[in-house]
Amino acid sequence: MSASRHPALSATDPELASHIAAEEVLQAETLRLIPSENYVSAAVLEASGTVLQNKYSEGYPGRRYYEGQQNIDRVEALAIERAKGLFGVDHANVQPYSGSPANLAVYLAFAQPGDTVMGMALPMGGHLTHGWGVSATGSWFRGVQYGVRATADPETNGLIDYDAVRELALAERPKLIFCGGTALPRTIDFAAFAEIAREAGSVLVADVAHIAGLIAGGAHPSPAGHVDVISTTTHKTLRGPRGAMLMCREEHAKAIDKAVFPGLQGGPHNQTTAGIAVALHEAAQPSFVRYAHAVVANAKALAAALLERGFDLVSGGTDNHLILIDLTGKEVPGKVAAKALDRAGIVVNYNTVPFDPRKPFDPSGIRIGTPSLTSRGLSTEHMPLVADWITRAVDAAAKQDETALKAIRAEVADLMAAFPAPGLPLS
Ligand code: DSN
Repeated sequence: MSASRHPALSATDPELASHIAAEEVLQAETLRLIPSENYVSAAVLEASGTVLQNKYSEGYPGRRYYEGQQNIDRVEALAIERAKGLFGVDHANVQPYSGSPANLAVYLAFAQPGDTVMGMALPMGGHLTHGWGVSATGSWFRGVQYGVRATADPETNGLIDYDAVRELALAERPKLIFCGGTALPRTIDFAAFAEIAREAGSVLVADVAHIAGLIAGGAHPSPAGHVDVISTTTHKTLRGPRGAMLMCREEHAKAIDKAVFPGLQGGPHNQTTAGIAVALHEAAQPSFVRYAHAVVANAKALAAALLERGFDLVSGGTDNHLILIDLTGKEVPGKVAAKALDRAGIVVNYNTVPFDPRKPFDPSGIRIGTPSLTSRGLSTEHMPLVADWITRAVDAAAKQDETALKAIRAEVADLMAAFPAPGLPLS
C-alpha cells in the first residue's frame, strides 16, 4: 500500500498495510466474476471508514440507550428514508450486521423454535438461512424445502415449479416461506409466491440479497407490495458496504425492529450505516438504472457466448446477473475448474448444481456473474472474450497446462488495466 494512500496505517502497521495493498492489486488485476461481489465507490469506502466507528447507539433514531446521538440519528434516519424511497416500502431497518443475522431476525419476529419454515433447498440455489439443515434455521426450526424442475423440456428445465411449491406449502402450512436465493439465474415471480403464501397462511419473505441492485435499478421486478418482509444484504448488486437491511409494511415494523434490537444485536455498526446511506443515494441516480440494466445485458451476452462454446448452463441461460455453469459434461468438476480459473486471473466460486450427485465441497458447477465487471465498465462487446478465457482455462485445467493459465492471466491483467476499478487507486 502506498504510504500516501493510507499514511497512518502504513506507518503504524506496515505488515497489515502490505496485505491490503496486495489485495488492492489483486482486485485491480483480476476479472472478478463472483456474482455476490462488487466494487464499492470511493465515497462508500470513505463513509465506511470514519469516526462513526467510535460510537455506541443501541436503539433507533430518537430512542437510544446512549447519549451523544445528534449526528448518528441523522445518519441512520437518512439511510432509512433512502431505503424506503428506493424500494417503495413503509419501513426499513438498516441495522442487521449482514444477511444471515437479518434472516434470523425474521425468524425471531414471526416464528417459534420447532415451527415449520419453507425455503428453496441450498443445492437447488437457496440459502443456508432458508431452513437448511446445517444452519441454526434448519435445526431450531423444521425446514421443508422446494427445488427446481428437472424436465426434458429446455423451456422449463431448471425453473421453479410453482405448482410444486404450492402443493408443499398447502401440505405443510409453514410459518414462513422464503423466496430468493444465491444461485438462481431466473426472474422470481413474487406475485405467484404471494398467492401461495396467502393460501397457506404463511409470512412471505423475499431474500433479494443477490438482486437488490437490479430491483433498485428497475432490471428485476420488485417484491414490494407482494411480500411481508424484504431481506437484503447491501454489498452485492446494490454496491454498498457489507451489511444488510430488512424492509416491510408498517404492520410488521415493530416486530422487525424488536427482533433486530434488542432481540439479536447490540449496537449498530454506524460506519456501515453511513456507507449504506451513500450506496442508496448512488443507487437512486439515473446512472445506477443504466448500471443495473448493463449488468443484465452483460450476463445475457456472456451466457449466449458460453452456450456457443458448448457450456451447459442451468436453466439454459439467465434473466439476471448470475450464470450457473454445469461442468458435468466437461473433463473437470467445479472445484478444479474454479482453482484453475483463479490461477488464470478469473475469480469464480465452485457451486452445486440442481440434483448434483457430487458434494458441496467438490461440486459439479461454477457460479459466475457480471456485477463487478460491469462496475469496471466492461460491456457486451467484451463478453465473447470473457467466454473465450473461461473456455481456454477450463480446457487448460483438464490438460493441467499451467503455461496456458499463465498466458490468460496476463491477457486478463492487460484488459483490466484499461478499466480502472471504482474505489481502487490507479495502478
Ligand atoms: N455468500 C453469499 C453468496 O455468495 O451468494 C450468500 O450468502
